[in-house]
Amino acid sequence: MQIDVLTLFPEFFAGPLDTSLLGRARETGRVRVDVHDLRTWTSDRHRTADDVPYGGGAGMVLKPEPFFAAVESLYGAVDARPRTVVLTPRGHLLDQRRVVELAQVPALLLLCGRYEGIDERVHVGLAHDELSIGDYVLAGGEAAAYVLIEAVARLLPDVVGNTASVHDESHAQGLLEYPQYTRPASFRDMDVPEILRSGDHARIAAWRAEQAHDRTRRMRPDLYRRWRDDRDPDVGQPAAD
Ligand code: JAH
Repeated sequence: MQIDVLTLFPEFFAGPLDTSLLGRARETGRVRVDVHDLRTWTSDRHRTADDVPYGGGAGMVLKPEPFFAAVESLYGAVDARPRTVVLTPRGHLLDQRRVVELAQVPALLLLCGRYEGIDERVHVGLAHDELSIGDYVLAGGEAAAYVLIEAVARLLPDVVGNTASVHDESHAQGLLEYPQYTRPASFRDMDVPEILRSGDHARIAAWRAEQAHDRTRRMRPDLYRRWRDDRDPDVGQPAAD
């Protein structure tokens, strides 16, 4: 997969992209990530990328021209751009279903805003998706873009970590994961549940399913309802009238 990132802070990505899972995925050629400095596509001598908002208000807004010039220079034409995602607190919430979908495209372009955001013409003219990683405000889209890159890269074929566990984990099945233990069997008065040491794989599977259900219902009632409705669409609240 090819991933291009447009940002005013390319240095943000240097550490995380060279580390661990993504470092190896890039070295082995499973994913290529190219981070581009938006200022490359400014044209005045101060390399200005932002301006005051029309209508007034605090802060600055990123200008549209550098985004469009970058897309045209990287891909030849706006219509030739790959699947383009703006990271923004006003976007759809990113979830594993969306990550799985994005992991199937050959190329992604991620647009990172700063300050008060990006000129609306960029959203309208370039974005296929607007995504948020959670209901909080960051200083810019870079941290959210990194989160998306990591979540997508670990699903790609032959990326280390994309083993059976990927299909088995929290959110993959719509429920939170059951509790995990490793040795020692007893630690500071906390014991590994006897059932996990019993060797009875059917009872272990049943215990894990029960733990996953109970935990999801307690911690994430929103996820629990969705999981239940997805398996049993007929059982539910009667229609309002
Ligand atoms: C903040 C541009 N959902 C996470 C998220 C994503 C982007 C931003 N904030 C939060 C953001 C300022 C400027 C983007």
